[in-house]
Amino acid sequence: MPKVFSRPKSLKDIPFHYCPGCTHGIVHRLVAEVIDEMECFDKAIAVAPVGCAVFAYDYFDCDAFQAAHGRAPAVATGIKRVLPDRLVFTYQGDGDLAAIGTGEVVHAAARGENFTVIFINNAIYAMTGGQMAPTTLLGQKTTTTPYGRDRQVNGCPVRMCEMLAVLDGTAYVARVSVHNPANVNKAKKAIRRAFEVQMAGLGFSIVEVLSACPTNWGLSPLEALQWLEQNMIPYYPLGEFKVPAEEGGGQNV
Ligand SMILES: Cc1ncc(C[n+]2csc(CCOP(=O)(O)OP(=O)(O)O)c2C)c(N)n1
Ligand code: SF4
Repeated sequence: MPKVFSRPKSLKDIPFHYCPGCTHGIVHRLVAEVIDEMECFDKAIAVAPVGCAVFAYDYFDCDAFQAAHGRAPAVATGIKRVLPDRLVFTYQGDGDLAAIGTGEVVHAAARGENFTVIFINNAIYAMTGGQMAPTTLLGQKTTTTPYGRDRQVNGCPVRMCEMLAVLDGTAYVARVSVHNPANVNKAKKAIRRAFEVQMAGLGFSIVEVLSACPTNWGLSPLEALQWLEQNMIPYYPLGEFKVPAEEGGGQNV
């Protein structure tokens, strides 16, 4: 029988600590598959976040660095400047990237630092028990917004891709989702494109991945994927917001 699937070489053969139905595992696999396919196994350097993916360095079978909360883009900047031929990527949640690390990511993008950010948007601070994140939707209940996020009190959710795409330093900006197989495939294409943009030396690239947190959303894994599709995608539209100029502008993925 032909073999149709196997563990990517760039992913260690150990079980994830993630909750059942968590999409962090899917995204890890996609990143590892792309590293394998681009034959960057010996070149990849991951920068792990603070958050549920804090142990990412235990899963990716490549060199890795653990950054303080939000500081992954600053750490990646240093690594990539010293080792410009490496494939450097950060892997960050929305609390990490869009709250405590806002300054780091905005300025790394504005400087056009030549690394890739994999941005996991699950609309919540997951690891610490489900507090409101900058990406929490209006009306969404969290432990710190028990009656739902209120625009007057809590402000509006931040669309990071739209914000970063207008900066001159960004080369590739895309938002994808992993709520069904077709979108998982599109997510992989976007991650590959971001890595290719980096390896071509074109500048800062980011792929935002709409992700599910069944545990803190209080939903079953299946319900969480449906909630993501029905509630997150209308506010966070999928697509490529910026591609390198020579590729002729944005298009939907
Ligand atoms: C400076 C600092 N402040 C707060 C924390 C506590 N902390 C650890 S993980 C986390 C939330 C991470 O949420 P997110 O980045 O959205 O990742 P997720 O857990 O959702 O994957 C926080 C606030 C910390 N470790 N360091
Ligand atoms: S708490 Fe949420 S984001 Fe964290 S591992 Fe569990 S399901 Fe995933």
